[in-house]
Amino acid sequence: MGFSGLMKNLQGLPGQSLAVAWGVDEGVLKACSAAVEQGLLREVCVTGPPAEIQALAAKAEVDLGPFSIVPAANPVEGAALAVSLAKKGRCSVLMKGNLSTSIILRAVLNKEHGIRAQALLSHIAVVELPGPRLALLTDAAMNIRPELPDKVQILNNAIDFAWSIGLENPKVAVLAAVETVNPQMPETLDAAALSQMGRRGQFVKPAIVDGPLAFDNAFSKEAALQKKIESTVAGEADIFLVPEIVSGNILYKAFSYLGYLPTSGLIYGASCPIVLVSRADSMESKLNGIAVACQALRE
Ligand code: COD
Repeated sequence: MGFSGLMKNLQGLPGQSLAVAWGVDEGVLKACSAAVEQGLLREVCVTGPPAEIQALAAKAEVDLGPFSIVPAANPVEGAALAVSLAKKGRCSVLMKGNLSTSIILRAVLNKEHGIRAQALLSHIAVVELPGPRLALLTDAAMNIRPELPDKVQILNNAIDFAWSIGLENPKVAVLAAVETVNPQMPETLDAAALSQMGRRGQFVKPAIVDGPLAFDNAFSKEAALQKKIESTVAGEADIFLVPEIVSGNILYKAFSYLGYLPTSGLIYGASCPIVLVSRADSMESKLNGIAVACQALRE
């Protein structure tokens, strides 16, 4: 099932309420409006400068009827206000608008006013692979250089999220540059440890974890067979765990810009899902993110 199948599954269910942090962005307004039309959302609250948001909505021919605007003077204030709506339970989904990722993440992590729920929050990118089928890539946008204990939590978040969107018993490929353990490549040691933890059932929910795997073997069964790698994950990975943010971010953007694959993303581990896509991403990508967040809330 791809994004459109997921959207179909959500038809007829009660719509969610969404708050956008600094929604001064045509694509975000259009995506929210489309989500309202499709019944995914019942209300949208946008923080930012009202006149600018109204002008953008008029230009994009977005009906602001189901929208409310909470005035904010700058992105930092816009992020804080949107997070406070989530904290008060006034919205069930949060979304990044036209502001930098670190601004919204700092508001979410704020010790006093933030909305952390799990010990570690992480980014999960959702990619529609040929099939179509949805696969997850983590962490391409939040945790910069995770150590092994952080990777365990990043993987727990992704496994938990996978189950919540219907990817049961997910197959996890722990990516590295090679498929053999090399003491000079620390990410291969982490991958071996995570694989063994998977075999011992040490993750939050059942999952089949294998690594290290280079991307070709993780993505293509033929490539794995060619290299004589026996792996039940090869060619069938539901989750790609990357060693750090740089390789993850490059892979995420390559899926989208080189592979032309539909993508989206969110932050997991806060008190509500946070749709977090790049400002340059398409309106469809933003709408896909809303749909994925709604699906995660459904379970
Ligand atoms: N989960 C839970 N708590 C966290 C996390 C996390 N992932 N990261 C930090 N914290 C906690 C720390 O334990 C500490 O208590 C507090 O938050 C502050 O931690 P710092 O000093 O590391 O926080 P910041 O504000 O300097 O950085 C946090 C960010 C998430 C903003 C930072 O890690 C970051 O910039 N990440 C990359 C975001 C980005 O630019 N992505 C762009 C790709 S699209």
